[in-house]
Amino acid sequence: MVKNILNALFFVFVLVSCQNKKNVKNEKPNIVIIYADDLGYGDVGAYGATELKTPNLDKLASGGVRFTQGYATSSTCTPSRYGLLTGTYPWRNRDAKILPGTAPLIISTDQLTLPKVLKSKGYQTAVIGKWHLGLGSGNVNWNERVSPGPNEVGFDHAYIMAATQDRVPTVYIENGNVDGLDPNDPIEVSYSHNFEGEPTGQDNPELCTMKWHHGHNNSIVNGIPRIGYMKGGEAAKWNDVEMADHFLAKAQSYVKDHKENPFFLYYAIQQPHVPRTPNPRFVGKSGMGPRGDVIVEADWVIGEFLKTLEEEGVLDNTLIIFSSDNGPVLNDGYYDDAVEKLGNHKPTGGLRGGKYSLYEAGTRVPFIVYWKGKVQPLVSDAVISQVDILSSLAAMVGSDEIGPDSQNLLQVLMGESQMGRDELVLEANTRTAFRKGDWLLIPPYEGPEVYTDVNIEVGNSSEYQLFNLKTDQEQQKNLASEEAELLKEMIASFAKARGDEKKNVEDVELK
Ligand code: NG6
Ligand code: CA
Repeated sequence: MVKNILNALFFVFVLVSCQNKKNVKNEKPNIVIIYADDLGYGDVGAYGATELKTPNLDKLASGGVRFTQGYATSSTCTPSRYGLLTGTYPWRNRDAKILPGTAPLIISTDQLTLPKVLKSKGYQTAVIGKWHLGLGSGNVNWNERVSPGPNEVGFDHAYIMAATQDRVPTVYIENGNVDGLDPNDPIEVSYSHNFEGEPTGQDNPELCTMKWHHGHNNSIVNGIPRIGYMKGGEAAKWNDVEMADHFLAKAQSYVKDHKENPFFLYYAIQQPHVPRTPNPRFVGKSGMGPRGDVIVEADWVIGEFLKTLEEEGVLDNTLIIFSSDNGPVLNDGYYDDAVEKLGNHKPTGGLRGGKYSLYEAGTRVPFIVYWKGKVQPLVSDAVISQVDILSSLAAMVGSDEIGPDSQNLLQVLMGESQMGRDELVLEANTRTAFRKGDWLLIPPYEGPEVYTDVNIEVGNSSEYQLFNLKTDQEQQKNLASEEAELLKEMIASFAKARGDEKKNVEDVELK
């Protein structure tokens, strides 16, 4: 009798604990953000690329929500990453612009961040890949632990490159320490002067296996001339052609080691930013030269990573968001055939502009949400920005934190609603533009209409520009004079959206 009661109690206990576990599973899925660098709206099969094959991304897109109007907060890297991780528009922070490898951390350690929100709800948090948000507080000694950095703004674990693949220091940093550093060969880094006896791209072209086109003529590492000067740290220097495999292996072991409890992994892959250095396995695979080859490589990496999630039994309990930090650029400073071998491929997907631009191709990027068995396949035309990810994911994990500019669009993110943003401020090199409904306003800006080095129209004009994105996605028809009333309303709404009541308003200069 007693035994029967005990058995029954045990049965109930098992049942309840299984249910609890299941509940926990559904409420707290693992979260992975895979973030590409300079991948254009049209660089993915699911977004219309036909010449370039991206089967793994296409699988995510066809099995999840594919946003046709998903935006990065800026058309360059640092500000976009700032917006993604802080839920704050980058133009509120005057330091949120393309940073040198020696720049101090631009996220304040007491600022709200996405990893902090998730950590407060029990998540383990990690960043693997490109950082580019600054490290330390000025005058970093790379031979000691570098701090503050990702660990001080919410990431339990960080395995990063400091800035970009084309900037020194060309070493990996694990939780603040340069990976593989030989203390007898200390690292020195400067963005103002070279070190005695060190060759440069400018003076020693014979040592370069990749030729620079503009910029990129300082220290030479692995035959590639970079931005900035560096001496020492020989054993710690990364191998460019193995970078994709290296970050992948780190991401895979992170999943294996942390799968027992909910984790958040911000996996910031380096492709297809310059210098484009496909692993030899991918050379020639796209027929488009290195830019196409590293996109094929990136797609493969994502496929391998998904396999790991599946093999480790966590794929159906992992929410995956894929996007890019800004739009595409072909020649971004090296001769690498990106222009010459492009053929019929359209990295912008027909949008105007590109990286550095206030036109759509600068900030409208591939944006995919995938959660096997949970998120239903959908092509969503809702307007959503990466700045909204913080508040939306906070809501998902039961936190009521709201980022300063971040809207809770959880239902939109999950494909349950298409009521996206009505208004959005876009940014390019500290200039801003304003979207409201289907309309896009670019105020007059001085400066060149085209950045000639990269051959991209950046949006500067002496006139107001007003486009209807519904009828004129290519932004060919400026309706500013035709729609004079609307123009006035848009200018007023834009001024309001830039916000008098928001903090750091003294940093904001509205043109
Ligand atoms: C520019 C670099 C470009 C790229 C960019 C940052 C030159 C001439 N150009 O200054 O090559 O590194 O900065 O790109 O140096 S981002 O995607 O990280 O914003
Ligand atoms: Ca970028």
